[in-house]
Amino acid sequence: MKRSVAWKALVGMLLLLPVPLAGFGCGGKDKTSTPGDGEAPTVVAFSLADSATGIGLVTPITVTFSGDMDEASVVTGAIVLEGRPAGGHVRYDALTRSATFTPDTLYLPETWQRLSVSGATDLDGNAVLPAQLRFRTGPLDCVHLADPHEPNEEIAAAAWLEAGGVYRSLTVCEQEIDTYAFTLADPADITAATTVRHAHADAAGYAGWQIHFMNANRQYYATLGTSAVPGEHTYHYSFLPGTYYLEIFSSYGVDPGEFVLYDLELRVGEPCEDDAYEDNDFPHEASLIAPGVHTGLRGCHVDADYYRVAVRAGETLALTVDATVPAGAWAHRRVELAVPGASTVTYSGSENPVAVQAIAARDGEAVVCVRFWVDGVAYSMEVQVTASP
Ligand SMILES: [Ca+2]
Ligand SMILES: [Ca+2]
Ligand SMILES: [Ca+2]
Ligand SMILES: [Ca+2]
Repeated sequence: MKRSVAWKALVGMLLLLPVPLAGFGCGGKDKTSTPGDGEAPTVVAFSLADSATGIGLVTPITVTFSGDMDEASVVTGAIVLEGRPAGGHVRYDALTRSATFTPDTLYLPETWQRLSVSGATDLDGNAVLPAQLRFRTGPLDCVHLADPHEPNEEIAAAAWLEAGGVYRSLTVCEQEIDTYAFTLADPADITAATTVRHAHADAAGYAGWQIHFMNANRQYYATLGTSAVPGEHTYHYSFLPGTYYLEIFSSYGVDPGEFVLYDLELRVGEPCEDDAYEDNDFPHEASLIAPGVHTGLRGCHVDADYYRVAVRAGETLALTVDATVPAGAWAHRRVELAVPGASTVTYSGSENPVAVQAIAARDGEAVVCVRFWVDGVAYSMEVQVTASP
């Protein structure tokens, strides 16, 4: 799909460095308070210049303090948008002594906004000297709807996320794609959950909403994630350590001038038990196996298991898959057998055991794929290669 890139040039505007603050009770000079000095901490910088204009409609604002703050006091209510007391999320980072305010929905377009800081305390309990920032938002268009992760239309430009992180007030404008990357040091089941906060009026149920996990080759682990219920757009997959990618977009496209506003959560859970042939999730990762009975195999949610088997022209490859799924779970499985020079044989259903076979037309390697849609599947696979009569 061709994606609009017209707004990209202005995205740099959103990546603003902290701007030193003058005239808001700082005495015009940065001061670092130290624990025990009894002095009130101050706001030494906002990430926007005071009276900045043309500001994006979901732009987070960072507030840097002069001293170490009590994290428990730097919360929603300590940084507020005038007229919308509970209108944002506040997160304090002790390392940088800064708090980030993320609006919970769009700032009103083309209006002056006032962000106020007050009530937060340092580690000695001294309240911060109140400070304010005024800024004016830009119009309701894709340039000003861009979230701080833009541009992230493809894997090469993916925005990095932390597993376990929550990312708020993200946007997909018109035909945009949002691509993210995350790295796992340990096996984990990752759930990508979005809460759609705004979609265009005629997108009832928002069934075109897509969430995909991909590898670096832009191969999809599955194309799931659609749901008719906003807030239930989830897709999970059990990963081994490595770097993975996620893309989010509306497969129906969004009308010109329209957008989706969403929150994204990357939940981390216990990994599904894997077998020794993993990773074998794509044809290029297929494990070479010999004829015989292979036991102790495991299947997970939308986990594809690829295997390769050497065959000669005229030989019949017969495959029997015997699987046990957890009680009450969906027993559906898909078994594909592609032998050299012949059409792929596919079984899709819940019969058990399931047997497929095919005759090779030339020498080479057959490719077998076995797939389940639930975690906790244990299976065995018998591979027989015989000369055809
Ligand atoms: Ca976006
Ligand atoms: Ca994007
Ligand atoms: Ca497996
Ligand atoms: Ca697999």
